[in-house]
Amino acid sequence: MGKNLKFNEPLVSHIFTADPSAHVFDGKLYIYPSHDLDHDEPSNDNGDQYKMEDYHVLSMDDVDAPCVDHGEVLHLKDIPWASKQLWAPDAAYKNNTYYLFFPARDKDGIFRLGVATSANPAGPFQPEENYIPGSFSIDPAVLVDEDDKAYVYFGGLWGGQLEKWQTGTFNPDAEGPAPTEPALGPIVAELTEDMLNFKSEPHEIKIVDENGEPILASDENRRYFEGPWVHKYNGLYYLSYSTGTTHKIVYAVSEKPLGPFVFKGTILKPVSGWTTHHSIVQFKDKWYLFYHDCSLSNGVNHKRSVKFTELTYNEDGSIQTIDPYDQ
Ligand code: FUB
Repeated sequence: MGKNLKFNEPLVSHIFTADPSAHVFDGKLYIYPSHDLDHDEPSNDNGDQYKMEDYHVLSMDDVDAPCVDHGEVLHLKDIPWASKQLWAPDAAYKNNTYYLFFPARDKDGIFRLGVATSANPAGPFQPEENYIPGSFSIDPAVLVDEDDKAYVYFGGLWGGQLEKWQTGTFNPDAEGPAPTEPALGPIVAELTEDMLNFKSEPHEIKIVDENGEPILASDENRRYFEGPWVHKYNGLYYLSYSTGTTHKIVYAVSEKPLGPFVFKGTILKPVSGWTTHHSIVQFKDKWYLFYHDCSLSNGVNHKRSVKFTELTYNEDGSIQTIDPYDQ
């Protein structure tokens, strides 16, 4: 691999990648993506086409340096509790250890969250024997706060099964709230000091409008669907996520890591392909949005490619909307 990167170009083109979680570790940019399989089976709303089996780690010494693929760092066959679908991961650093958080279906077909550890940000990662007790759904995103407390944000509708957990236990027949009801929010749980368990019961995050009213399930331009990411800017917590059916990355802001979060606006307009999934990271003195689209496969939803671009704040802390194809 070895080309100078440009915005809005796939970071790598030898494999399909998606759901990029970007972090700065040891002064370098590390990207933890999903690894989309190159197959031609049919798609459905349950996401069965996203049948990923392993993770690779990517890194860049700088934003204009070549992107390095560190190869396979964890495979499904080595995760004792998992049966299929290694979906969007995230990584975190604490206790002199790198933690890879990831969702997968357990042996009963229920999505759970797992953890794997490494002494190196580029892996390989050693999975825990079991999933995090009490975990469910998909798309874990971990924030290690300035006070060293760590939080995992997660949850996704439809294939991600979030609506099936509204009573606290898994109900395979449960549907989402009625259109006039508040939308389901992402889930948050504080992690234990060793990062391997929930310290507290997971609880749903409230996302409200500028008047403090909950965003409703029918409000598909603003309601939570999947892919949470939380970062801090000027002391405030920014929760960003995908709106799913309307294909946007939007954000909401809070003074506290557990919310409630007030809806603010759109970060990324729709990309090619059904899913959109991102992360936001500061590297040196600039901020970057990592995201994916389907341009490398000419629009095949489950053959995606990770890209990145610069993200800009206005003076009031709001984020400028990015058009992925007008840069
Ligand atoms: O990559 C599989 C799923 O697609 C992710 O978990 C979602 O966020 C969506 O990007």
